[in-house]
Amino acid sequence: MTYVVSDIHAQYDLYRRLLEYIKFSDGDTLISCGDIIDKGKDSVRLLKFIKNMPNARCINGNHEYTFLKYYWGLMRESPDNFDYVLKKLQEYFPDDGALLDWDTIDWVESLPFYIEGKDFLCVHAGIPLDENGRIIPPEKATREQLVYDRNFKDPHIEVKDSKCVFFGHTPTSYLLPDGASKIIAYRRKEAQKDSYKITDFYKIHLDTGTWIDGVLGCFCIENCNAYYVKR
Ligand SMILES: [Mn+2]
Repeated sequence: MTYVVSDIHAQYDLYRRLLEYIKFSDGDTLISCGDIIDKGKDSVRLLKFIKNMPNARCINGNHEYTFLKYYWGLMRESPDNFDYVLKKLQEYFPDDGALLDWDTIDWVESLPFYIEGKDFLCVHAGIPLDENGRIIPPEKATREQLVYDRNFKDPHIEVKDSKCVFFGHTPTSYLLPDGASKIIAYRRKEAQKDSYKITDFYKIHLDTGTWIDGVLGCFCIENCNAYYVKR
């Protein structure tokens, strides 16, 4: 199975519980749509764990991008002083920064800003649509559009493309009238009523506000089920 998750925000224990809950195994794949770090206490621990999972794939969110911009700034200021740069980067994570090493920094720097499959596209915040409501080719989008997009989450934004777009960035509880922390799957009008395949949906909003409400959810592409664990 292929699962998609977003905005784990350093909630290492919850993430491990989610893997257990879905019985995540070697044959499965888990895609993370960014914002693995910050807000919680286990940023580096979580980065290193995901980095070492052979069947995990990740993209950068705005929090990783901000970290990378800080790193690049330090390298410009002190290009020869690697010990100093590493020390400053370790201080960036007040709780578990001591665990940070160059392998992990290089790994974050190597992450893409989108992942595209046959029927889906994973981004952090959103992707611009053209005048016909079709997603622009992701390689033409800027990193800023992909990690900071403000409009894509709005319920009236409908993707007319055949691909389903996975995204996070804004807690869904801000949008839902009952303030619930749950994944929002937007169904195509033309989809058959009892059909559950990924092309029946045009976008899936994944950010369950884990760091606020302690709920972490993921969505399975093959059966279109959402799975949740709670702190
Ligand atoms: Mn974000």
